Amino acid sequence: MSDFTNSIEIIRLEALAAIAEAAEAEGLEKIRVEFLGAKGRLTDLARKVGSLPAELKPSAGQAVNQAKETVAAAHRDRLAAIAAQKKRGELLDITLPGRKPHPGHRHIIYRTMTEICDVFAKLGFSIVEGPEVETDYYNFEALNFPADHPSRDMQDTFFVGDKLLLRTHTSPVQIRTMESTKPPVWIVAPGKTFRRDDDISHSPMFHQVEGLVVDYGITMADLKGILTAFATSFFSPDTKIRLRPSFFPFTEPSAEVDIACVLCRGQGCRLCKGTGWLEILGSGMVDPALYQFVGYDPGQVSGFAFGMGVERVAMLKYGLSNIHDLYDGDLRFLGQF
Ligand code: 2U9
Repeated sequence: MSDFTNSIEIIRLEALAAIAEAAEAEGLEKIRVEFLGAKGRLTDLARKVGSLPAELKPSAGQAVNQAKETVAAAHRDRLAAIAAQKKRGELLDITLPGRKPHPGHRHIIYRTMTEICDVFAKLGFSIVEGPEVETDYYNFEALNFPADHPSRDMQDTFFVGDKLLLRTHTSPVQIRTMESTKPPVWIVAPGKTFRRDDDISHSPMFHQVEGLVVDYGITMADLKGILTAFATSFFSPDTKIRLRPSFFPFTEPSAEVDIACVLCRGQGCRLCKGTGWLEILGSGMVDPALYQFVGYDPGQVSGFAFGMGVERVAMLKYGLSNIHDLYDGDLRFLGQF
């Protein structure tokens, strides 16, 4: 290779390297002028071909022309690539505000159920779960429901087979726990329950938290103490409670538990229908008849139980009027909690 063609090759490589590194059209234009312009380095070499010895002219001329074409093609491609990159960049307007992420959160019913359980967990209760499809035995019979009790009727309970049903309360969990463990028992059973009921304050599927204490020497004072601790911890520290006589097949005596109205604090308002009190749960001393089903000795142990509807408690706590708002899945509603 002659010195002349050697210089062509060096300049060609310099030009290609400069073109590859160019990031903007302006820089690329400067490179074009430097190598291919009227006074450019390759143009200059092409001009010098005329003064070379005659035998070198053809090959030198061909080499310069090829180098000029290669550099011009590289320049063209790089210019097109830079233009395409710029166009892509214009599609992304980095001055626009960012899109707000919408992270989900646990449903208000699930959170309320967890809050209720947390209060009892701190009081020494264990949390127990059980099946949602139950037998007549665990849902009714072992809980002392008489054969002709209205809730055993098709009108009130979802039956899924012969003596197989969707549990109407979480009480079967307590029966199952007593069957498999010896006293003392301090448990809460949270979960889904099902009843054929549907209006502004009832839904065919709802949630309960029930509690059961069976131990040595348990009295109604323990029931009142634990439920006062729950009400003051869950609602507010100055919450007053009262017990009203009631009836359940599985407790004797039984009591409805009211709290002083969260809205008017006992003065009487629309929420408490002028009474000053709101019913939040049912409770009672476990009927000793139940102990025979699970092999406990009623002469040795005694206990109390309670049950509350999670939806009802959540509606009171958050001032909601329609239970179905909780299930419609409207994120504008659910996002408030
Ligand atoms: C066993 C023994 C006793 C659970 C109890 C209630 C009172 C009660 C209702 C509240 C509103 C159901 O969701 S609700 O309609 N529950 O009033 N539940 S005592 O008693 C038991 C449970 C299990 C072995």
